[in-house]
Amino acid sequence: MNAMLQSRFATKVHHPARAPRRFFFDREAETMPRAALEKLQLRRLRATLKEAYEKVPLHRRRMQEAGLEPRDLRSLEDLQKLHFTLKSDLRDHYPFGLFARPRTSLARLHASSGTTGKPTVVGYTRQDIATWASLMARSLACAGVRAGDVVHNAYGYGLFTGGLGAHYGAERLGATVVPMSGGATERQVLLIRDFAARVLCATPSYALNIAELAEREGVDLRAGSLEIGIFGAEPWSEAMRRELEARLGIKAIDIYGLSEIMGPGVAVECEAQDGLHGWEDHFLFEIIDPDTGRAVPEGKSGELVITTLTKQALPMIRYRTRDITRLARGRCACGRTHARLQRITGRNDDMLIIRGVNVYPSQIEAVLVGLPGIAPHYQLVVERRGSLDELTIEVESSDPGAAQHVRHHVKSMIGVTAAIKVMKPGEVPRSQGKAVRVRDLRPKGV
Ligand code: DLL
Repeated sequence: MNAMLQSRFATKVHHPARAPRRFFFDREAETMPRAALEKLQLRRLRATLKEAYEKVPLHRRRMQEAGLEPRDLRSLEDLQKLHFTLKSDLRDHYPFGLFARPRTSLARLHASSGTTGKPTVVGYTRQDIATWASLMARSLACAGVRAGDVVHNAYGYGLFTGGLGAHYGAERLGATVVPMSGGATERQVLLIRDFAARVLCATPSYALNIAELAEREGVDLRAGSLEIGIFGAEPWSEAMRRELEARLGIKAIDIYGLSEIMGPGVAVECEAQDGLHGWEDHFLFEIIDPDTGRAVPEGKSGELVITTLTKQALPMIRYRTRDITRLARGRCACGRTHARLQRITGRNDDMLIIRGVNVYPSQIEAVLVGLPGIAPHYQLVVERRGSLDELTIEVESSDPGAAQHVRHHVKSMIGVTAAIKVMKPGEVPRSQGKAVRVRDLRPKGV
C-alpha cells in the first residue's frame, strides 16, 4: 500500500462504540476443541440422517439402495458410504420434494433462477432462519463487524439469499442495517457517505462498480467511514482484493455460501485473511475428486461437498457444490478451531478448456487486475472454431495498443493463448450483483 493511501487511512472516523479487537459472537462454539467438535458433529449427523431417512423419500431410497440405515452410521468416516445429492436432484423434485417438513411449517422460501429450466427452491423453518441469522452474525463478527456499526447492505434482496441473509445476520449482531439491495449506484455512494457506514456488503464486482462511481462523482470513500468490505457470492481473486482495498480504503473479507446449504455465512475469513472458516458445528465439509467421487488426500484441492447438521426444512446429505477449493485444519491466528476453506477459485462448470489448457475466469482476473493502463473490468467470450474453443478477452483501456501487452501476460502467467479486444473505458458491462464474466457463444449441445 502506498504512503498516500496509508495517510488516508489515518484520517478515518473513529467508532467509539467498538468492542475490543478479538471478539467472538459465539466463543464456545467457535473455539471448540476438535474432539468435542467431532463428537457434536456425529451426534448432529445421526439426527439429520434419521430425519432425512424418515421424511425425504429420495434419501430413504438412496440409503436403502446402498443397504444402509441411519443407525449404521457410527463414525464420521462412515459418511463416505452415503450417497451424494446433486443440484439436479433439487430440480427433479421441484419445488418441495426434498423438504423434510410440511410446507405449512416453513417460514420462508428462496430460489435461484438457474440458467436452464426450473429454479432451485430452498425452504427454511423459523428455527432455520434463526440459525442462519446467528451463523451470519458469527460470520460478520469474525470479519470484524461489531454491534453499533452501520452495515450498508448492497446484496440483492429478494429470492437471492444474499440480501436477507446479510440483513438478518447484521440485525442479530446488533448492527444498524441499511437495506439498499443492488442498483441505484449513485444513491449507494451518497448513503454510504451520509450514514457513515463502516461496513459494505456486496459482491466484489458490484463493490468495484460503487468505487468507480464514487471516484467519478468526486466522493472520496477512502477518506470516509468505510473500514470493512464483506464480499462474496462470486469468485474473485487476490488481485481484486488488493484493488478493492486500495480503492475503498477498507479491509476486504471473503464470505462464502450457497442457497442449497443455507445462503451466505457457511464460511468466512477472519481478520487474518488466511482462508475461510467453515462453521463445522453446523456443516460437514469434504473435498472429493470430482471425477471419481472419492476423498482427496488431506490438504489437496477438489470439489467441496457439504452435509448440513442442523437444517430442519431442507437437510442436505453430501451436497456436491461444484466449487473447487481445499481444506486446512491447522490452528488459525484468531483462535478459531474450525477448518478453513481456501479461496474458491471457481466452479467446476465454469472451467474453460482453451486449446487443451484448463482455465478459470478468476485466474484471468488475477492477471488483468493490476496491469498498468488496464481497468479491472473484463469479459471472456468463448467461441467454437472448427473443433477448438477460442477465447477472446475484452478489456478496457484508453491505450488501443494495450492488447499485445495483455496477451503476453495472459500467455506467460496462465499458458493460454487468447485474442484481446480493447474496449473504451466504460464499455465493458458493469455488475449490479453477480457479474457475468463469460459470454459463451459455442453452439449448444455440442
Ligand atoms: O451466492 C450466497 C451468498 C450471498 C454468498 C452473499 C456470499 C455472499 P447462491 O446464489 O446459491 O448463493 O450461489 C452460490 O456462488 O456455489 C459459489 O459457486 C458462488 N460463491 C458464493 N460465494 C463465493 C465466494 C450465494 N466467496 C454459489 N467465492 C456458490 C467464490 C462464491 N464463489
